[in-house]
Amino acid sequence: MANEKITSFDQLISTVKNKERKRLAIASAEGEAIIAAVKQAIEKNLISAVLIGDQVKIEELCRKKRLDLNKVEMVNVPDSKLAAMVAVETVKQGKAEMLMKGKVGTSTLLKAVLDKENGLRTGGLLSHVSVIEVEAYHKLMLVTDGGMNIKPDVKQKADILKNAVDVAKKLGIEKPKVSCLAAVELVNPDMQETVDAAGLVKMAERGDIKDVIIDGPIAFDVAISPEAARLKGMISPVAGDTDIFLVPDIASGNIFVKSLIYLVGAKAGGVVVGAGAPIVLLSRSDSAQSKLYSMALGAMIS
Ligand code: COD
Repeated sequence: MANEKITSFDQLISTVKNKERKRLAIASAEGEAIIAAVKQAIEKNLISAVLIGDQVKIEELCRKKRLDLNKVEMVNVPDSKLAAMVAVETVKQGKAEMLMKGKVGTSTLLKAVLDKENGLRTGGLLSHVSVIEVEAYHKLMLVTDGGMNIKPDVKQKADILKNAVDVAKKLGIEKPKVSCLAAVELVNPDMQETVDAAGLVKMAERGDIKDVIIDGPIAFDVAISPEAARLKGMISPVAGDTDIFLVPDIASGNIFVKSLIYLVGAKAGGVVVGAGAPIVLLSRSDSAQSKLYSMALGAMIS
């Protein structure tokens, strides 16, 4: 049965509340903002949690933030590299359905996830998907990959896209509209993303990328606005109605998402997908709301 289509974070949260609660393993949970976010997510019935890290510090923070110690499980692993490995192992053993980065560095956690023997590899590419809600747009925007793959080639972009399609489906978008973003709508060999975009459209045409309505190269104005498409004389099946915005590289994706958050107050959540379980990678500057949305997103797709 197709999932109900999610069009806002409020709807996402109420949907997750009504699902079976998923367990989150947190690597180095000894951070004030982390404990505050976990408390909020537990109180909203979104998740349950295994807090892995320095137990003395975690307990102290739980008391400070009034998170009932009976409501969480704890594993004492003060060393952060080891905590990352234990958190990964917890997921691997099926004792948690998703993973979250606490005070451990992003690359330490990702390296533990990518470990050939003990990690959570599934054979596919891991990639980051941001989900954005802005007042000015009529649906959720999925932006990928502004968080993990630095300069993906066309083959990696195809995998990044397939991962995002999986996320879209979990959000009830059965055949997402995809814009392969560039600065222009014509293929220009000096702009690699335009060449890659044309390649991806061809791959979808041949069935190598399934269940998408795709166009590219396409500029952001056309992807987001039917009026811009009309003024440019562009006829595109995705114009003004894009679900997945495939960006050229990590820098453009990261700048794009952060612009929306800081300039127009976008609501945002993000996860790394493609591993054995979703990975919530919160940044220190993420708002409490964004942290909650990312956890809800992880729970929704796990
Ligand atoms: N998916 C699957 N396997 C991968 C991936 C991936 N995305 N990336 C690397 N691997 C595998 C490789 O095939 C190899 O077997 C092994 O992992 C190591 O590969 P390296 O040496 O290329 O990778 P690392 O360990 O140097 O770096 C991987 C990172 C994810 C740490 C790196 O790509 C990175 O730093 N990305 C940016 C993360 C970041 O800073 N984000 C900022 C916003 S939070």
